[in-house]
Amino acid sequence: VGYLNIISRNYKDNRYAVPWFPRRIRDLDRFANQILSYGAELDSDHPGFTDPEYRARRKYFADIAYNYKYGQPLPHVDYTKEEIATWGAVFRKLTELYPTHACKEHNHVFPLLIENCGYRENNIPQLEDVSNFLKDCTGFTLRPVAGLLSSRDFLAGLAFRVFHSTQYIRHHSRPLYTPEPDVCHELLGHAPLFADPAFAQFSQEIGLASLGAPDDYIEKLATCFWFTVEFGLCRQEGKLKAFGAGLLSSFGELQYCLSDKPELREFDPDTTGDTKYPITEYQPVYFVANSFEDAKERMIKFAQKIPRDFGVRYNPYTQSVDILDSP
Ligand code: HBI
Ligand code: FE
Repeated sequence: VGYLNIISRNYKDNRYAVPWFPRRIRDLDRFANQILSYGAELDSDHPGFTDPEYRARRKYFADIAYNYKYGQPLPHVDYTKEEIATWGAVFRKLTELYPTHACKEHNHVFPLLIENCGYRENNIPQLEDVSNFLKDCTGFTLRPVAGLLSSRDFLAGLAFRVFHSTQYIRHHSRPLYTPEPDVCHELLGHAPLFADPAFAQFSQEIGLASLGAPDDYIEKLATCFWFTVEFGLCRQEGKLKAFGAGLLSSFGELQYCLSDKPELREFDPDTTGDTKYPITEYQPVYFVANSFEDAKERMIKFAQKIPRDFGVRYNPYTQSVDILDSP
């Protein structure tokens, strides 16, 4: 195909070029050394900033993710008593709310994770067990990541049904707070819904749309991701429920999001994708999806508007992206 020779990393120098994107699942190994913030470097206002033991631990987690390569077994971690106690505090509080606050898909999958993946108050599940479970359900897998990736890289993983997951845990001094994703956020918030077929498809559509997309569209897609996968609400049997991982992993915001305080709007990628949002406080606005199927259909329609003179299709047999001649 003609475009292959113009896919380049320094696409800004060439107005005809397309930003580089992974074509095979193995290509995701390239992202490991492109993290924006290394998981071991903490800001001065991070709860663990002055705790040398915690910082050493974060370095350990960052290094194992940094060195991970596709196809290797996911690294097993022996969590300390203190880390397990932190997980336990989060687990206990959140599981109180799930029956009333979480969407039905999350409540359907959660008992299966308890049964199959070691989800319980006194155990932090291993990424490998969760990844194998998801693979059985929808083909989604987890990949350890050392820190934050760019939106472009992070979204590209979703095209391959790969979710980049942190493995460290928040600092024990503030069990119900974290300024960044941690294993509680990934495993309690994100993992359950990747076991749902429609949600998995929806997530993959965002990923496929992002491949080779211009920067302004990456921004819109990342914003759609934020207002769905991270902070999405849905209506089920006439009741508002949470499905976003940022909500399902926050005891405070999970209650707040279903109160009468925030403003609610209908999820639609055209408008949702252009909405500004704060990252350090509860969301003033949430978007409500009718269903994961409906959100997926809207995402597919939106993707057709992205200026890109080729199409992409995921080939699950080879775990690679086929490039199509026309959009
Ligand atoms: N990187 N490791 C990691 N985890 C995330 O959740 C994450 C990310 N990079 C960007 C991102 N999330 C989102 O804010 C969107 O930009 C996609
Ligand atoms: Fe997240």
